[in-house]
Amino acid sequence: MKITSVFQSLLIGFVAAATVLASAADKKPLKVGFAQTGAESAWRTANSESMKAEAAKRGIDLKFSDGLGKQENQIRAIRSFVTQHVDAIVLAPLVETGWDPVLREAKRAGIPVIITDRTIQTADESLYVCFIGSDFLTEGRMAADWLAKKVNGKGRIVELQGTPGSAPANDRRKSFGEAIAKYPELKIIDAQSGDFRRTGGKEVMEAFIKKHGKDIDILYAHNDDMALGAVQAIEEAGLKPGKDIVIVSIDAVREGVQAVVDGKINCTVECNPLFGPKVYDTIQKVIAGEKVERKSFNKDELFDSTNAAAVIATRQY
Ligand code: GYE
Repeated sequence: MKITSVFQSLLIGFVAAATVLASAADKKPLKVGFAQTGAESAWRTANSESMKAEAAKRGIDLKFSDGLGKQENQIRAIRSFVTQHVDAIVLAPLVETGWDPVLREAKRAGIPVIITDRTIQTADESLYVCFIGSDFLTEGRMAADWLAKKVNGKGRIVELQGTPGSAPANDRRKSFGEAIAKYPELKIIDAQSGDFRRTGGKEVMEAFIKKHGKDIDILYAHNDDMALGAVQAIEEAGLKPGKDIVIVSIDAVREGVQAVVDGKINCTVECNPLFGPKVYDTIQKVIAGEKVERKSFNKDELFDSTNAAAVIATRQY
């Protein structure tokens, strides 16, 4: 064998070995860090479950962090994902503001960030790759339009708001308020946060009833958990939810839709939490260097007495 062909075969061997190594590296499970807000509602539980189950199905190494309803916990989680050199970070931001410094750290480390569920306000749009979630402004408007029809543009509303500073609370308040402004006799007489929790909904509704008594015609709740807590408060006050007080809510989690079937909630606007598959599809594209949609919204429906019974058996969350 001539010297050059020895080199040639060595070279071929080296390239082959490198290729094997590279494809072994490709097969290393994708490491994804997910900074979840907490576990405040049935919606949230379904969302966490979708993210976990889909990761397991795809062999993705998911680092899941429960923020326990605190932004500082989520910030700490993102920092630890950066230290662990994850391939991508998914953030479901508790509130809209205050993310820029930590997102800058992720960017500096070259880790792509996908924002899911709730939008953020940022001075630098390059700090995240894309957003995947629902359109909360549309949801609030759908709730208002449905309500205006139901009550003929007339009634006194109490509003149970979500977590202060969160995108769904901000947007659902804003678009609902703007939509009912077209009806001079449809008025919000009181509003307070129940933090998207059932206990919060119950407590605030008790206070509303104490303060306004029979003056409440309508409850607008930013999510089903709070509406369900309020249903309990209304019943305990000797009133009939869905009849004495018209209830319109958002999420369409199974228990919410069941309450519509039972006539205790009159309408719930869907907000689909099952976007695990979409999130990982997107991450895989981002890592492969493919272009992804900057903002992708799930399509949401509305359930009332006309269609709730037909879907309850097949409701996935
Ligand atoms: O509507 C509520 C949850 O951000 C869309 O957060 C989510 C909201 C959802 O606690 O139930």
